[in-house]
Amino acid sequence: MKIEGVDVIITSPGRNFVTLKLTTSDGVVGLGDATLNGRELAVASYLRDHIVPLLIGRDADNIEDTWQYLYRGPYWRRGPVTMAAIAAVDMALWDIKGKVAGLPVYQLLGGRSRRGALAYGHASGTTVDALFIAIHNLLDDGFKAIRIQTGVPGLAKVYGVGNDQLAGQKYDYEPAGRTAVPIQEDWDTAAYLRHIPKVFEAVRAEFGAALPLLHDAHHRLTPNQGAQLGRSLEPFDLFWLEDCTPAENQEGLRRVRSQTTTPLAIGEVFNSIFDYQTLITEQLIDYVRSSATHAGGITGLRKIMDFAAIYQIKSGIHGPTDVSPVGMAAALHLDIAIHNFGIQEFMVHNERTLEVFQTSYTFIDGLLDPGENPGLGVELDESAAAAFEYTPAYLPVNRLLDGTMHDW
Ligand code: CS2
Ligand code: MG
Repeated sequence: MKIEGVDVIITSPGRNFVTLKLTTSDGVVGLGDATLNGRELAVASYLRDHIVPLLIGRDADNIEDTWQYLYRGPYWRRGPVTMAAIAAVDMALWDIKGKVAGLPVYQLLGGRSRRGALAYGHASGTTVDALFIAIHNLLDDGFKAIRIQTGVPGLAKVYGVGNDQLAGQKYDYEPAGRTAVPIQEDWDTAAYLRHIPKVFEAVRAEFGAALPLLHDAHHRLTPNQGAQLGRSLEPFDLFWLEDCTPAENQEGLRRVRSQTTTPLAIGEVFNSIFDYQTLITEQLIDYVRSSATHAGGITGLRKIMDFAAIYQIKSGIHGPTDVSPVGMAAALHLDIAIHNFGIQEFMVHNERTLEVFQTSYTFIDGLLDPGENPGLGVELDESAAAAFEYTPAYLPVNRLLDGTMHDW
């Protein structure tokens, strides 16, 4: 079975998505997610200009060999653009293999290890009162684990905090502004470190001890500040503290780890197993945050998770709305199959996105499930996709109050 057709489809039903569509000589279609938020066209070009010619006429059956060919072949290894492109090819090949076998992809990965994948949703509020409303809304929707972000006194706008909701309203935060250049937000680490423990204290007092709570620090702290935050949150028993430092300096996590027992999650900006080498072998984290979309697909993420399993480190696969429904489905097949599953992030896509991508995964009583359709279980409506043209959109940039560019 040869690969005969390769199409790169860009659509923007609220957010930009890049999808790779492979068609085999037998007419089987596979889909892969190649979306790299804010740099979408770079991956589209990498696919169109450098990968399409390599795929035409290639055997569709040999997924590992194709992965290695695209990883080792170009000489230039790793990097978010390359790994998102490889991810898309990999997912599409798993989709094809599942459809040919008549089996959902999780069956090809070894079958079911659990009834469903525990999901966490996002709650945010500019104030603690607004946050409480958002948490109630998520609990009403069935979520059993919740990420909490809030405004910080003195800061006009904080990343990850959407418009305050009314009771019954859905979370509809759109982190990437559809503007030609990124908008700018300001940041004050000391004010943040003073404020966040009070927020968690209030949430625990209102919602009790058992609700799993998560928090994302978006890479903004030094190792010592990360240690301080982890310690100050220990009384509130977090499920995890995410991205406390910009972890490309993996050794920096030694300081955090040695100072706090708050569980640590890292890796949404990582794209290869080597980005985790120190973090995993020294057991400096508890959860791997990579998505299949940004870490070389199902094959790439599976390698990371098997490595992590040796050290009792679990998955916490990245699932924001800039991972397309195809990327989300790929994550869910892994979640169900691997033994060292931890939790799955689930930001619900808007209705237009779900018209373009018809999904078969379900969210019932706090648990996600990839469904039983053969392959990944997502179909792309190409005419619906064509109606939404690419629109430049960027995440904000982050500056300290004196104007210095800051990590996030
Ligand atoms: C966030 C994301 O989901 C998360 O944990 O960090 O919103 C992230 O900022 C975006 O996916 C970046 O593209
Ligand atoms: Mg994050």
